[in-house]
Amino acid sequence: PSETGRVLSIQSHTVQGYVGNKSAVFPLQLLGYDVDPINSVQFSNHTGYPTFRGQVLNGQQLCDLIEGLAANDLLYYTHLLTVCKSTGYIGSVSFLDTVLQVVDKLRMVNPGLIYVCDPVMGDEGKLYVPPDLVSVYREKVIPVASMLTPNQFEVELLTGLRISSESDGLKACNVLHAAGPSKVVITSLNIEGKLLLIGSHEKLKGQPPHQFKIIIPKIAAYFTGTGDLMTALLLGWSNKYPDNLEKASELAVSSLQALLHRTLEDYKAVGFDPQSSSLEIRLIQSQDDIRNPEVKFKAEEY
Ligand code: ATP
Ligand code: PLP
Ligand code: PXL
Repeated sequence: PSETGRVLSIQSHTVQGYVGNKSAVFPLQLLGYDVDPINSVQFSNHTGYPTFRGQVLNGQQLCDLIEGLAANDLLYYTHLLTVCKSTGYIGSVSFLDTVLQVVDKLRMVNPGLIYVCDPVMGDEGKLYVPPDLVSVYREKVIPVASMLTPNQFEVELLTGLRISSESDGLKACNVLHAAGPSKVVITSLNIEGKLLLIGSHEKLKGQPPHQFKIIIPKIAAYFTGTGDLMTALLLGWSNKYPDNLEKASELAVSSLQALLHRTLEDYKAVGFDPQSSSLEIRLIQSQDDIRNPEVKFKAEEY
């Protein structure tokens, strides 16, 4: 494995529980990265609870933080990670526009900056951001991203293609490569009742990508924060194995699945019905699975 780096991570913060930066910073630190979090929101808890309170960072405030770093020559990063859940807020388009300015500024300092983007827009056919955001992702963000980690619905929004088979998923990855990112991981696809991840690495621009899948047994429970954790793990491992997205994905999936099983067992142990509500992931308790995952989920090449 090659050495690690410095990550600027722009995501949500919740006081309680593990989503956004709360589920990404600790794992990246465990994998040896220096991580500088910018909190795009600070909420009491995630938005799946009956209520939440807190503050939202706007584009101007993001700009201000970046200017502070720039004024002290502190804008050297190897990676930018953004998972911007500006869930339905007015101003999320201007926030994303500011993120694009941040990409430019970081690339001026380090032209080799890797930008890992989870284009959060919705799930299971439901859009939970303003519709204008879709075209900003499509036209401005995708072209500058190095690695993209959408889910099935997000791939459909970005490419305009319906994904109802594995080959549709592979074709969509090709479309995304042509638009920018050399690495694409569709983190969850429901195909004929089966859950799978599809990875695609275009090693040479314009050449056919290396493509693979990992079949994931579906756990009968609903978790929050897993998408954010998955993207962090994919960044972490794909930087250690830059030419082997397959191995990086096996490691990320294996860590995550071990954590989900631990979460489920812990809830069951206290007599909680895991299907009654969304479960908070047991992140801290799973640190050994993050540092040293046992690879139980193998990729299959196409
Ligand atoms: P995004 O962050 O773009 O919304 P996503 O919708 O794929 O991504 P999740 O649905 O949270 O995010 O899934 C992230 C990862 O966690 C996927 O690899 C998925 O397979 C795994 N995962 C989530 N829930 C379960 C579950 N109930 N059983 C098995 N794996 C799960
Ligand atoms: N539903 C809503 C309204 C959300 O805001 C989110 C995350 O912000 C989710 C679901 C779940 O996100 P994920 O796909 O990362 O689990
Ligand atoms: O990972 C999901 C997420 C991120 N950020 C905030 C959330 C949620 C899920 O509900 O509420 C603020």
